[in-house]
Amino acid sequence: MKKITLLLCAGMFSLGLNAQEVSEDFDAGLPAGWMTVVNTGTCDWFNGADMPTGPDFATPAMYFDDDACGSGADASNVTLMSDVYDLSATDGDLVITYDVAFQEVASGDTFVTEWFDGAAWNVLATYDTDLPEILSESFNPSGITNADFQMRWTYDDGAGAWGWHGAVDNFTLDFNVLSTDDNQIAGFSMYPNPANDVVTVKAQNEIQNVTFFNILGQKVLEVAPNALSQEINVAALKAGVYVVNVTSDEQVGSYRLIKQ
Ligand SMILES: [Ca+2]
Ligand SMILES: [Ca+2]
Repeated sequence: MKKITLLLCAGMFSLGLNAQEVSEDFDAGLPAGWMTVVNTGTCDWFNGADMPTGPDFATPAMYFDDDACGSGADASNVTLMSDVYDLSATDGDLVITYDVAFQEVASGDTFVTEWFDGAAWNVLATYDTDLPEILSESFNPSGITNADFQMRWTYDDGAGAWGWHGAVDNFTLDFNVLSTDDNQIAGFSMYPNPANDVVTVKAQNEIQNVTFFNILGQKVLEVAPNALSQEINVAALKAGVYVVNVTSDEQVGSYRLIKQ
């Protein structure tokens, strides 16, 4: 009983959250890791604050200027791609914000915001009518903890209409990174990580106890190897991030395991 209480305390300790923010203001142009893609047509994105019509930005934004692309130009479908952000070690409480301008003129123009979940793109917002003001958007989609998180904004001129523009500024991602204690057990290793069905723990000295906690701090698995190494079946654990508390030779260490 005493032992379990201690381990639970260690578990709660190791589940510290460090708030982190990614922030891009585009004032110096396209940030490192970002790119523009011309899917269709010949016109690309610009960087600047002066929009072709409607409200201007206070500072430079990334914008697609369909007006400058010209009357009778080829159809335009263009994407602004963010950098890739590894959110695998976060608690899934993600806040996405950005400022957006959209002026269509011609019906059929759209400006779509999407995020990547590691396998597919998901629509976060669609703009298909003029925005009278620059909007400050904020979204809090739940449970996003993928290693390949990415954002994109796509302007489509509706098969060749002569529209105005779509623009993005002041992009931020706020998330909480799970931190673990840095007390390391001598010679400890845990592999593979990420793990699918079986994870192996190994240390220089005998491992007495291995306990798995989910991000809510709930104990989900406990094993007592009493050996230098042990294969542990984790097939029953849901995909996600776990804190693994290990006791070996009177030392306690906390480690992070990603279950796929
Ligand atoms: Ca800016
Ligand atoms: Ca056009």
